[in-house]
Amino acid sequence: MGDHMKKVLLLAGLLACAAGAGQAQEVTLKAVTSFAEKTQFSKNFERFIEKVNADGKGKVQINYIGGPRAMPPFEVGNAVRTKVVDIANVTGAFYTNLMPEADALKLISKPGSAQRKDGTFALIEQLHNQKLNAHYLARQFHNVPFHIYMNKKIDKLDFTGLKIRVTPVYKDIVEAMGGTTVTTAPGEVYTALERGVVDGYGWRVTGIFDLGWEKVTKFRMEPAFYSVEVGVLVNLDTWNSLNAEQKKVLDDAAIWLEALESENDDLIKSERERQTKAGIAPIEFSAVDSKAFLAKANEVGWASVIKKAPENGAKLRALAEK
Ligand code: 173
Repeated sequence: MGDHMKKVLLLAGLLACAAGAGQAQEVTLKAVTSFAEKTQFSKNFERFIEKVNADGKGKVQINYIGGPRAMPPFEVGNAVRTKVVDIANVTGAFYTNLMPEADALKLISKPGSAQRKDGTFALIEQLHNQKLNAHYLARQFHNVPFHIYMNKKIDKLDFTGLKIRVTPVYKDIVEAMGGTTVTTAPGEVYTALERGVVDGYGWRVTGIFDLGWEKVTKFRMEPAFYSVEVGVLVNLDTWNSLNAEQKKVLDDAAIWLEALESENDDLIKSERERQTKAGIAPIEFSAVDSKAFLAKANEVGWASVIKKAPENGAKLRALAEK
């Protein structure tokens, strides 16, 4: 072989290596959401994916396989743990079977930015590492509360005789008020209401229009309570396999995602007005009773977490109240 030919082969080899390295640089992560696609609690995650796919060209991309049609909501946490998916939009309430402490996330109402500074995120991260083999990338909706929606009017804070659809978020408080609970994924709420299987349900102040629930809802009980938590979780092996540049794309997008929290106040206001127009009337109690309800919700929420996870539960409570 002549020198020229050797050089050509060498160059071709180098180019092939460079191309190979280039390809290895871009990874594609598989994503799911535990809420219906394009609805309130998936929307911002979908915007996050668009941002990552724009900013992460040649580095990291996200392949969005969708919501509950692709995977049942209560299985999403385990799918992250076992790396069936790499990244997910999911609330802690949906994986308390794997991590009882996840039930405490609704009781922590500080923004993600504050939780990063005061040690809360560090503990939440550690728990997700240990129990879910996951990295906790972002916290959404800290400033969106929950309500109990009803189809029967009640005139005192007593749910005796009422059957309420719950998830772990509302189970303890509904039972403490004397109600009976039925746990279902969001996808089953409409039918349960339509058939009169339940007299009410827990849900956030926003989002009931996404699934047509206004058609089967008469009242919204005040006051609002707790704090919605929807996290972005990344399988820990996936996370550890990323290089610094790839992690930066995701970290920056996570901070951007958390900044979207500023949109929530207006959204809450407009959804409350929309509920009124749709004929959903508030059920209101005196200031004293409302305060007692909130105190009870907080107390039973923490008691339940601490019972299941005494040490971590107490630590989380101390951080939440700091
Ligand atoms: O009501 C629910 O399905 C639920 O528990 C929840 C929690 C956080 C965000 C969205 C839904």
